[in-house]
Amino acid sequence: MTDLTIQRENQLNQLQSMVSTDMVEWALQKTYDFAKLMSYYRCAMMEIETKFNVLNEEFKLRFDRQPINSIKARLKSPISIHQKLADRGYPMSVESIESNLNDIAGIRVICSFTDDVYMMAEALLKQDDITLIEKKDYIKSPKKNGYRSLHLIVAVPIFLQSEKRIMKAEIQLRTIAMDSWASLEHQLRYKKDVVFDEKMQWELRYCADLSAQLDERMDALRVKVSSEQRDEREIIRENISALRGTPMPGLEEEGGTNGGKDTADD
Ligand code: 0O2
Repeated sequence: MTDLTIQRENQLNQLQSMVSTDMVEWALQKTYDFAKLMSYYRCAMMEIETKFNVLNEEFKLRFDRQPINSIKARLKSPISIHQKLADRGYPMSVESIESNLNDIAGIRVICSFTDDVYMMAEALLKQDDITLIEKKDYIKSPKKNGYRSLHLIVAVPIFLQSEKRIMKAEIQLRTIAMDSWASLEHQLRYKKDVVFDEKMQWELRYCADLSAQLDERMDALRVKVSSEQRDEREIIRENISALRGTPMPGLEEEGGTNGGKDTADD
């Protein structure tokens, strides 16, 4: 045995003589309860992430466009959980985490356009197993520093081997421009003990306003592009109708271009 191993064994023996078996069991039980709760939140995140992926896939198929650019999911760290409970004066327990904190499971959905943010939120909230607990629209009413995002606190069921549990999760939906501003601002300032003077605050707000303008211009472009696409589709539809009315050479005897069969317009 090395000196280090002997030293560790001595420390362990000392610790065991100081702590009762009951206390060790209690600590092990609490650790297990915490790990179990965290795994439930992980399941809730997977459920919600899958729901958004399904919506994105459906949209891709129907409209040849993906409204969701990317999805990020994160579980709040034990240190942040401890800090938040302490800051708000809540007890430190597994029960307290579940009843007092809504953002242990966090899903961030980055959309291409502002309309997509609202469309995705609506599509999720329409699902009959999702319950809206709270909604904060920082896009319509940005925070003083310029932060913009749509926040939803929802309850979602998770199905375990022998029980169904309802878990809470926080969903943040935002555009690429909103996300890039928030990530940079978070790095620069959020929760850090840096004092931002007025000029710096003004600068941050100015950048947020620029990013809002960028979104507005891109949204306007999208509307234009999709109306032009609609026009194009109309032209194609008209051409098809015209072709159907004019028998194609060589097919006259078979009863026109479609061989006499009924077909849908599209
Ligand atoms: P973290 O480390 O990102 O998880 P609540 O959580 O609802 O009880 P709060 O703070 O009023 O309390 O909720 P709000 O305003 O909905 O904000 C929740 C989350 O939004 C924050 O989580 C941030 O992730 C994000 N957020 C809010 N304001 C800002 C901001 O000004 N800048 C940036 N970059 N992000 C923001 P946490 O737990 O505070 O932090």
